[in-house]
Amino acid sequence: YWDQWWEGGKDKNDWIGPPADGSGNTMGVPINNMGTCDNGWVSPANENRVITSPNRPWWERYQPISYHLNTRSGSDEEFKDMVHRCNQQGVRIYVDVVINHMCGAGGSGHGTGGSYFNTDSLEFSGVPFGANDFNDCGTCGTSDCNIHNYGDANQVRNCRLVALLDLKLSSDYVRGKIADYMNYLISIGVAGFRVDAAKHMWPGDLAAVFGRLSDLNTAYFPSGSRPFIFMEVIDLGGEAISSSEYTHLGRVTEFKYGMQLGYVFRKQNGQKLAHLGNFGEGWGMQPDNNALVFVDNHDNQRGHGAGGQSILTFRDSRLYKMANAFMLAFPYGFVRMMSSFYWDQWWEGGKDKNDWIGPPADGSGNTMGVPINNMGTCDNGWMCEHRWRQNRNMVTFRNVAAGHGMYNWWDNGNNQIAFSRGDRGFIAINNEDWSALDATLQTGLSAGDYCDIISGDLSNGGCTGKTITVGGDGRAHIHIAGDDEDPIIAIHVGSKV
Ligand code: LM2
Ligand code: CA
Repeated sequence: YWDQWWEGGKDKNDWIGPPADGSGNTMGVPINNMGTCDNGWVSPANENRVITSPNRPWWERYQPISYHLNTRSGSDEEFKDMVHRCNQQGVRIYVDVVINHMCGAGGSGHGTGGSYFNTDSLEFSGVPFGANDFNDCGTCGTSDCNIHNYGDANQVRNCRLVALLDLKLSSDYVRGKIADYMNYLISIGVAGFRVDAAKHMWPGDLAAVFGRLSDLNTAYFPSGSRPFIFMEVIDLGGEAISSSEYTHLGRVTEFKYGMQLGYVFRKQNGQKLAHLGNFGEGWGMQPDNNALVFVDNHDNQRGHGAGGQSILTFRDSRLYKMANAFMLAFPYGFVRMMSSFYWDQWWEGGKDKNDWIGPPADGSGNTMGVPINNMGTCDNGWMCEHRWRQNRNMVTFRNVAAGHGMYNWWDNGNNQIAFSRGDRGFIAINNEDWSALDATLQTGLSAGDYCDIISGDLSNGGCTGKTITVGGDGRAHIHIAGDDEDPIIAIHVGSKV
């Protein structure tokens, strides 16, 4: 930013350089806590199998070897240090806990932390787990111990998911080891958990494990605080197990959300933005208070998991920003935003053969750091969607609008919509191919000039993007061209110029 100084139709300050210290050296770019996400969901933190074929895929993190915190992302000390530093900045950490299974069947070796394992004798010396700690083929009921029929709840929960050795969560010893691991994470300051493959565990077993969890660490949280838990249950309907079996235990992922939003913004399946007025429960999704929603996740952004081809990702950046803006503005569910790394796709026969590629890594396979450039976004292959101005500013919108319902819905019957969040925020989206959105709309906001947080930022009292003027009657003239780079306008009480 620089202050302009207009004289005779020319800005006499057009020479001003970047923020500098007294010696003229360019200063660093501090990220304030309004500008970034509140919280981070991190990859599984525990020791995993080292997979070399393919070479160090991202999914090796879903093959636990022990509960020691030692992975390609770093050591126990480094993890603890990260959690501490994040907590100091008000950034909470939620750990992805993989507790349904250990690694895949076949072979033996040492994990990322050096612990020995043998998948034939079912020995995991770093825990330790042995043969008694796994579901046997008898309990499961299929000849190869693997899940084949999603119409059979017993199979889904007692057999092996893609050949991953299935833990016997009915065992008190197994529950104890898992609870110890989660309690260790709580003791170092994590705020909660994403529970991997929850559909593959009995709700009663999960209840027993969660019942053993400690309150959060009082160095960072008020005493008596409980861990925030969200469980991964893929329920698109038509299977034996439904998400509602888990909602008494915590939030549950809503996979219909990103799939349907993909259809709407891509205009497939006869969908259009005008249909979004009752998005969520009105579309057969879980109740607002139970749903954990997202446009994409680490699985379905690369064709794993659920949602298929409709899922929007950073590769469709214009539609992706629109879908995220809608999600963050619309009062349904607990929202999560993806933050990714880039990989080159290799399409063959309708499938990306590179869907296994792991994060940017050094020669030893260790995950590399995430450099922040002076735009505030990331380099070296890290996408950092959460730092894109449009996404980041919409997180602030959501926080500002929290607790206020949706009002003043407007649509053109097709792909232009607008609505307000009480008297706190207003958004308009134009997903028509050619036609402009040009209308005078009720914003619900008090009179004044507001900075559109999509095209710019409110900075030093000025707006670096479009300014929207709301009149005394709450109405504003909104113009969004059909070919706008980001055909969205969003304003809120915190963006008043
Ligand atoms: C999940 N949720 O329930 C994760 O979100 C998902 O990323 C995990 O699968 C899955 N559950 C198990 O934790 C990923 C990945 C799989 C991969 C597994 C285990 O989507 O492709 O399976 O992690 O690393 C891989 C191979 C598979 C093989 C299996 C066992 O792709 O072909 O099965 O390992 O060796 C024979
Ligand atoms: Ca299981």
